[in-house]
Amino acid sequence: MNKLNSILSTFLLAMIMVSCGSDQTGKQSGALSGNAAERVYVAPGDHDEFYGFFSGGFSGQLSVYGLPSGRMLKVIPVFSQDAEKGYGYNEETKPMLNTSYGFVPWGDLHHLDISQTNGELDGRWIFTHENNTPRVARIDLTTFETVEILEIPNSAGNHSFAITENTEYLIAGTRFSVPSPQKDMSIEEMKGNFKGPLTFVKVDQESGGMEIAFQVIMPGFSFDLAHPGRNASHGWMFATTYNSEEANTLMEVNSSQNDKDFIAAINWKVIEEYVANGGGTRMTANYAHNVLDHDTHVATSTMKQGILTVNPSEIPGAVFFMPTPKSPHGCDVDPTGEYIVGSGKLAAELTVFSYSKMIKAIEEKNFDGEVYGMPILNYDAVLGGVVREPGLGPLHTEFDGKGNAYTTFFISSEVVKWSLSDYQVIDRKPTYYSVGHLMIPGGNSRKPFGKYLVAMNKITKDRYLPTGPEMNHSAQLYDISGDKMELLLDFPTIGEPHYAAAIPASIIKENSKKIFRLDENAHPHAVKREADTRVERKGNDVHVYMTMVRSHFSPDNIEGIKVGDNVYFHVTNLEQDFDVPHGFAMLGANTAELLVMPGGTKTMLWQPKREGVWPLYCTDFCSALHQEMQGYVRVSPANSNVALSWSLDGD
Ligand code: K7E
Ligand code: CUA
Repeated sequence: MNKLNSILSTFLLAMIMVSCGSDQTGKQSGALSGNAAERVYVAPGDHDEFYGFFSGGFSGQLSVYGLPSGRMLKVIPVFSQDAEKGYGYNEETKPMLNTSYGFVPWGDLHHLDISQTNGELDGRWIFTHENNTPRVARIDLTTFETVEILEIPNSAGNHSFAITENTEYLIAGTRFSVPSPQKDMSIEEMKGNFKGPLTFVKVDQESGGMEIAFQVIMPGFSFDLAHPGRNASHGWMFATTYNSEEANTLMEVNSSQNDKDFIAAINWKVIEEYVANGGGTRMTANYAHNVLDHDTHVATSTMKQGILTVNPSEIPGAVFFMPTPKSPHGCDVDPTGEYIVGSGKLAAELTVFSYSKMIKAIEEKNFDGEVYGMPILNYDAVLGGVVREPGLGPLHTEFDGKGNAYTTFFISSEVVKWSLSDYQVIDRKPTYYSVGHLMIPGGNSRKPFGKYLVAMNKITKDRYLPTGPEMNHSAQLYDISGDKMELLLDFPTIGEPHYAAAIPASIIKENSKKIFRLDENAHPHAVKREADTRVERKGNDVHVYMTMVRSHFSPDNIEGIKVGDNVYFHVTNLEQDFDVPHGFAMLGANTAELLVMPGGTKTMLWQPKREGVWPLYCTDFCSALHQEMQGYVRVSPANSNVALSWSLDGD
């Protein structure tokens, strides 16, 4: 305890020293800086080589950057409402944010993965997850839109997240163990009674659709990160655990008591077979499954009931624990699938396990006790090697596909390159400051594109012009094509760039949609020509079937609306040209604008509160006469008998 506390304080001290800033700020000058500038310079009109997708952390969104330029291309709203795009505000996408707790307007997006086929990035979808209200999501990379969100029941702080190498499964692991199923109980009785479920979500290979296959009810540890096996180790999932102490208070001390926590090795193929043979228990659960329909572009939220749970201690061969020093954080599998890197965040060394040794130890039953009925593998038997004195506070590792690994060190603020063949450190470069994850395009697959590395830093301090008490987090781009890493660029990011994934632009840019075809628009309230635009009243509900085209709305004058009505503007953008969205805003509406893509339809609910004549207008500068793109709605008293009428140019 005392020894541990002194180790902890040393680390804390080191951390404080780092955050107070060193004077070596990595600023480059002279010939080198000119050279670095050239390597990130993408001339006006030219395109970047990679798409980089960055988690927005507590922004709940995902942002898209071009690499190497660091230019921001787009923000894709996922778990948080986004007033810019109307996501989570318009009637079509509100259901995307529905949960068993009702409408949740915000989420905490942590990790993401691009879908894979045979262990290589295929560029079809991005899968991601949320740490607060446990959910996973799918983003379609033809439209760059969130198309599906699935709530994970019976879980908390869904945090470890990964996809298998053919995108068969997503794994969503709990960060906070909780009673399973949830119930009212004393927190002090946590130990042995709380659980840490790992949820396996099956992905449909054609549609990408997600459904919960089974939930593995693990002991009440915290699960931080997970990565899948690949090649020979395909069929396994590796997940770090900390708090194997099962502490429930003063976690910074109490969950750091054990010299070793674990990496759990989960053989999902064995569990899959067990389930296929009728194994498992159904548990009551109530969770939302939200899907954006491909043809109508309208989301529906369905409440699902019940999940299949399995108790891994009853399934021989399903789960083994590899002792991993000092509260492991990252757990990364190299492109060959042989090396599993465990980063004990309080450890002085990096632990690398060998998959083939693990299999041998399992066959020889080389066990060292058990955890709740599941075997602990002998540490020395599964150890591949150790990287000695690599740095302080190791977190995450990625790979370049050339036999090298790159690990981030939070406390010593650096990226360290080391060799998988002899565990020797090759190079180290500072980060500014306190790096969390790093990302190499494809660095979490069988086929990395080992040209760049991006470090995602938790603390920015003096890297940019000050912007009040908070600075945007910083990403840093390194060239890793040579023996030594070279820092090329800093760029600010949105929210917390918790993790990222990048892919050669050539894999997805040709598939990126330019428009939605109007003749394929199956939205139930779409109107496809001005002649069909109209206003219909059903009691207090008024439906306005409206179109937009450069540079007017049809209709643009509406009368006969009354105070207390629910006015639904169903607005269709008739344009069939790339990059010509129109916007729609209504004075006094308690919601965001609509931003309607060419060929699409979106709906705003407006509840007029006062009599008068109220303007509506286009928010997105669409033509030289954008400013003229507007209309009026006359609102009369609730008991008025002004007839419902609508017109464009008096017709
Ligand atoms: Cu990605 Cu622990 Cu959230 Cu590391 S995990 S920074
Ligand atoms: Cu349409 Cu501006």
